[in-house]
Amino acid sequence: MSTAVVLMAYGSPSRLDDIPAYYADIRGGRPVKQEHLDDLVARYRRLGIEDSNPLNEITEATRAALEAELGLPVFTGMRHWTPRIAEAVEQALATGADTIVGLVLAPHYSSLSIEKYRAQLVDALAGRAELRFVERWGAEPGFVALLAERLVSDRHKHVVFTAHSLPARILDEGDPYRDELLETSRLVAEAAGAHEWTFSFQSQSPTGEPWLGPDILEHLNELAACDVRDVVLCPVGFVADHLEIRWDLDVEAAEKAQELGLRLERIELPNADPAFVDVLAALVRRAAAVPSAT
Ligand code: FEC
Repeated sequence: MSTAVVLMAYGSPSRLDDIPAYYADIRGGRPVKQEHLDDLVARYRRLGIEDSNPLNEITEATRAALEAELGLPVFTGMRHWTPRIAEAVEQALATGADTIVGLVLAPHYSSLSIEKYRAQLVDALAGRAELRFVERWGAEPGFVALLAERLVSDRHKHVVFTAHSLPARILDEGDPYRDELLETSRLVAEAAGAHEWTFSFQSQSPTGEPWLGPDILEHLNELAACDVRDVVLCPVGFVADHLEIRWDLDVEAAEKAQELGLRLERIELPNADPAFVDVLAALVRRAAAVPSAT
């Protein structure tokens, strides 16, 4: 058996000029309003992303470290940008691999998230190798321990766990996304000995339908109204410093907190930390060893 890994991420534009095409890809053919596009460009510009994007460097560092740790070829495939998942599959097959492990850099399953990555991977693979796909890993002990370690010194503050929101209709469809997020939050809170914690969604997109709440800005209002003064944010649904962290939390939520007189901190994201790479390596090894592992 010869194995290669396709490591998948959401994808981020490489430069400002890429944003119209990137946003169009996210919208999947549905129209993009000019005001939303302008707003997105302004957010990336405010973060200093003009000709290069640090997120893509973090993903590459993670890929390289995982490859070194596993001693197996690892290729990055992006859901909404380049290199595409299909390109990563071709590179993986070109190594002669007859088994592909698919791993997404997002811990929680949703039909609107992990399932979309899987669909691109399965289409590109077209049955040319056996696929071992990791469906979820939000309760992985190493991941929980890593987040807990970053939280432990702030355990006396009010902890708000966060993750990307999704359209609220997923709950009617029985999607496990919210339950899985709450489970990770509970495990991390327990492991860190957090005294009080809540969960909030973030980063909802202007698609014209209701999204899961509460949104972080609204939630900070609620906490301030309950006389909470010290808040630490612990994102559980993201693993790297991308727009949703650096803008939605570090700029928008920070401004809101200041307005409300709250002290707001956040934990460092795992990024390419060797301890996080070890977690990813354990997931790949398990999937590669057991055909039905998910
Ligand atoms: O460049 C960067 O740093 C941005 C990275 C980025 C990540 C990310 C993660 C998730 N998203 C999820 C769901 C949705 C749904 C829509 C949606 C829209 C956007 C837009 C941008 C964007 N997302 Fe994202 N997301 C990132 C970026 N996301 C940009 C469009 C503009 C905007 O909303 O401001 C709505 C699609 C539609 O229009 O129909 C749904 C989920 C995750 C976490 C899991 C994962 O990483 O895959 C879920 C990173």
